[in-house]
Amino acid sequence: MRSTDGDTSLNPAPRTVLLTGAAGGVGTLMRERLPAYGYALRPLDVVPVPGAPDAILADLADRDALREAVRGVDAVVHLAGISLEAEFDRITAANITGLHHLYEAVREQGVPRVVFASSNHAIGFTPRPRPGEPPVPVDTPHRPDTFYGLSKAFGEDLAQFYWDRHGVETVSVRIGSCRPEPTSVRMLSLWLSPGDCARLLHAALTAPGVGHTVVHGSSANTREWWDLSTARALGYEPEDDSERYAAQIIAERGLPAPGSADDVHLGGRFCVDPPLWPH
Ligand code: NAI
Ligand code: 15L
Repeated sequence: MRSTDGDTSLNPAPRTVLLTGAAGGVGTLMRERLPAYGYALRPLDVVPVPGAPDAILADLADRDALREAVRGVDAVVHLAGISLEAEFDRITAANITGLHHLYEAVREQGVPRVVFASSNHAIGFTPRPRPGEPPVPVDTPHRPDTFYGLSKAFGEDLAQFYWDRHGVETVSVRIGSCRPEPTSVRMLSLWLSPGDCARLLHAALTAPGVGHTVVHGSSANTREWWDLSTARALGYEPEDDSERYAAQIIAERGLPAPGSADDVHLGGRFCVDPPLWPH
């Protein structure tokens, strides 16, 4: 799903990048890795960011603070928000209204590009492919598995809207499971190693003419479930594969029971009512 609408101008590599959600799991991993690509990060979070005393302490509810935060940046990597299932009102405030506030700030301040942390849970009820079946394509219909996944589906549409109406570019990255190591059988298929996450974000920040592009975000996993072609088209070259963890995880955890949510759905136990975590 890539709509460039003729905008193929070469973007210079952005330098100053607002990193929202900088205190979170992925934010912490990226603060350690993105500077090596030449970025000057401007961290933002609603809680203090360990090791970053100058980080902007702001809530996505605060439109003035966001306007100030994006002033002069070359791009935004937007990780902030509720990252698991929660009450609808909490999800709405951070992931829907808060996202709208961010895009309004970006539009007003003329920031050309956002990299939006979407999620596999935007398509969580999609059946996971069986061996021999093709991987899930990026243009598969949204099938959110939670209010959380629903907010990510909305986020992708919001990004498309801001491109079509206002010319703000976005790469929406449907992250699989980004953590230092995979910890479940399901993650053997969806793992995005920290190194590959940094490679993918760098590609998303520098590829020319992305319009609004949706990509699947995982490493080059032997047990891959989804199609990485739009990510690769941005220049992403994953280097990691979860397979080296497979024998140990399967020995410890066993394979998912046939017919269970982990066996059937891409979103795994988020598809159970109520959603189960951890996977
Ligand atoms: P996290 O929950 O560890 O970090 C999210 C950060 O956002 C936290 O530091 C939190 O304080 C901040 N935040 C929450 N509400 C805020 C608000 N109203 N204003 C400002 N900051 C706020 O989540 P994680 O794992 O680091 O994920 C980062 C992003 O990537 C999230 O948007 C998540 O939905 C998405 N994602 C993560 C995946 C993963 O495997 N970790 C998988 C798919 C998507
Ligand atoms: C997500 O979207 C969550 O933010 C993360 O914490 C994990 O649950 C991940 O998906 C996953 O599916 O493993």
